[in-house]
Amino acid sequence: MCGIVGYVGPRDAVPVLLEGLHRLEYRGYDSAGIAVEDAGGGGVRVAKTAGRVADLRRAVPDDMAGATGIAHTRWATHGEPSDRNAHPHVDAAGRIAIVHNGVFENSDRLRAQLVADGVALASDTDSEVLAHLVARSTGETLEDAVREALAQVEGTYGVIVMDAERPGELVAARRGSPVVLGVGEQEMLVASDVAALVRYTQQVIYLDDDEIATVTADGYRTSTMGARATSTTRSPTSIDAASAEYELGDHPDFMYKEMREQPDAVDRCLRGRLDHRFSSARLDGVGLTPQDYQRIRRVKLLGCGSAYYAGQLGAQLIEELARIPADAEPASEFRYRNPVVDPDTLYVVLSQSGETLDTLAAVQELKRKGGHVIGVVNAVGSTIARECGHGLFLHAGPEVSVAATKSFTTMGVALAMLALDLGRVRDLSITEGRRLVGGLSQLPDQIARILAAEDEIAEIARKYADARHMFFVGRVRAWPAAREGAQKLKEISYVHAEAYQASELKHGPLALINPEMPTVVLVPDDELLTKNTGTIEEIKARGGPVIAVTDAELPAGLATDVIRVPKAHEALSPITLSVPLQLFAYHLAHALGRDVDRPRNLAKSVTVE
Ligand code: HGA
Repeated sequence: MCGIVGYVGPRDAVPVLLEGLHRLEYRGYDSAGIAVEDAGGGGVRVAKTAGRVADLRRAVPDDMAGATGIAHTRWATHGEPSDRNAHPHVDAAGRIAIVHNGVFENSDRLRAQLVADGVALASDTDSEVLAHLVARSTGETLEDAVREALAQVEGTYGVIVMDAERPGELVAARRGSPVVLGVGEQEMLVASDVAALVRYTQQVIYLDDDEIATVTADGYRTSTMGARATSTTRSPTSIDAASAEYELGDHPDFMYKEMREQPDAVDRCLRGRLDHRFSSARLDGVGLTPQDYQRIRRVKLLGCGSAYYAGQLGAQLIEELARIPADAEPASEFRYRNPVVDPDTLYVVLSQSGETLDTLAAVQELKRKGGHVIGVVNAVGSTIARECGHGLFLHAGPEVSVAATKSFTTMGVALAMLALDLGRVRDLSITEGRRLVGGLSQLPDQIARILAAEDEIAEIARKYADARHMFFVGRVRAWPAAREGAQKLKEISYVHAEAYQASELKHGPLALINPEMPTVVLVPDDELLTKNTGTIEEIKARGGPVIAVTDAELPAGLATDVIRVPKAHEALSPITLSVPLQLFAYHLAHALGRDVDRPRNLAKSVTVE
């Protein structure tokens, strides 16, 4: 959350920064702002506004230009979304400008001290204090001043700082929130995400936690934070991301684009990883020997939001295929419950961005207690990927839409391969292994066929656009997909949706069924088929409309509406069943006129607690 970007070099920084913000807008869209060292020698010039990057473009004066600048797109944590709370923040003299991603937890105390010293604060944010602290610092260089100022704050940050009296120089630092340097030809960029850099360079350096960098057009120097600064030697690595991957192209929004990319994303996730000879999976990145696999007594999966539901799906697959006890839990609370970390448990953390702060904290807690942890991550080079050292990359390509789509399906696929691999070194037979390899290989085509049925799904979705509440129900292996379906609908349409295990309905929620309460029932063609048709009958008997999502043949007239998907391997059906739920939520949200890429109050890559 919150996008920060900085530029120093021969170009005019303004268009570079605006373009960078546009690429980072998925990280927050409460407000946007830019500060540049005025080309005309007028010190720091700032333009900022509540709202979107498009609003900022209109707010930037035509004559605003400069070779060095910083910019920000905000997801508010402290202070309402407003012009005055928009970043960049400047000190009282208008000399120092800062942008901040993260939370300064002791900001109340620091603000009170500054006010007591006669400093007039211009915003309600926690971030502003940094501009004043840097300005008041006695450090000789800007880097020293930033170091001194950051030594006084508690909390998390990715920051970029600029000083009108030291033109052509930026200082960036990180603790908990990502910062990446982009190394160009006689120009440097700094950002919270490579999305903002790829147009200008493919050479990047991911700052480590507690690392600080001074950046000029000629290059950079990095060192550790803390009292005793030690220089760090950091060489750029090449990223394999084309600028076009971040473009919308002909698609109406990123969610649509990313849903459509799923057959290719799943194909890439599978590529080179299916072992047809031994009917298993080849997951070199996991870094475990067959002996290590044999020692695993439990698997615990951790993620937040959709990644948590994907983890639940994975736990089910691992228990079913490998017969290893497995469960999933939200990463966000893990560290606070003083978890028992067991040496015979394999911990699997899931994060699309690889920057989810809560998940990162879970990884650190696990490592601190000696747990064996692997990451299932989409963003190569991300903090969680680096912190874990081992795991599986999803290879889904950049996911920009706040609502997860292809990251969820590819997480399901990656975890199915892990379950297969764990199963095949244990008791999963070659016949069952072969059947699963076959089922996985068919997924890209099956997902493409579901996407081809979009019009029918859209029509059903529009029919239910007046619903104020909805249930999503599934049994056992379909339960995580039901949860993800409800989550999708909530986050992009704002329709209240709740997911239940189908058998739980009669223990309470059935009381809410009436003609105004539609229920989406997931009906995989598995051993629980008749139980699920029974659930549909129970809902119908109470007048509730039922949308059945199924790969089975259901009796005609059983459900009010039926969304048919191709028959998948039964263990993989939660993956195929979840795809029409994305389309359902998407079209229902559009019918209600929602901005699906920028859902209210949310942002992607949750880098704050
Ligand atoms: N705390 C700052 C920055 C918020 C942030 O990083 N969000 O992801 C603010 O509220 O402006």
